Amino acid sequence: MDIKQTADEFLAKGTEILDANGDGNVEAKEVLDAIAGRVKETADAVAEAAGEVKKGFDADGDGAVSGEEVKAVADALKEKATQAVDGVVSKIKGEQA
Ligand SMILES: [Ca+2]
Ligand SMILES: [Ca+2]
Repeated sequence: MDIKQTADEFLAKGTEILDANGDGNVEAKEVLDAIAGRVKETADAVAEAAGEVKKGFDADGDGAVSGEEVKAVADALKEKATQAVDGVVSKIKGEQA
C-alpha cells in the first residue's frame, strides 16, 4: 500500500468530514465545531446514562434519589449477590454429594 496515497486519502476524508461549509478548506472554527459536537455527543450520552441510573434508583418517581432509595437498590443488589453466591455454593455442594 502506498503510504502517501493513504495519507492523502485520509486527509481528503478528514477535509470532507470537517469542511462544514464545503469550500474545500478546513477552518479552525470548523475543527472546533466538530470537536464541540463530539464533546456534546459524549456529554449527552453520559447525561442519558446518569438519567437511566437515577430512574432506576428513584423508586417513588419524585425526581430525587433519597438515601432510602439508594439503600433499597443496595439491598436489592446485596440480595442478588447473595442469591448468586448461594446458587454457586449449592451447585458445588450438589456436585460433591
Ligand atoms: Ca470550510
Ligand atoms: Ca425518590
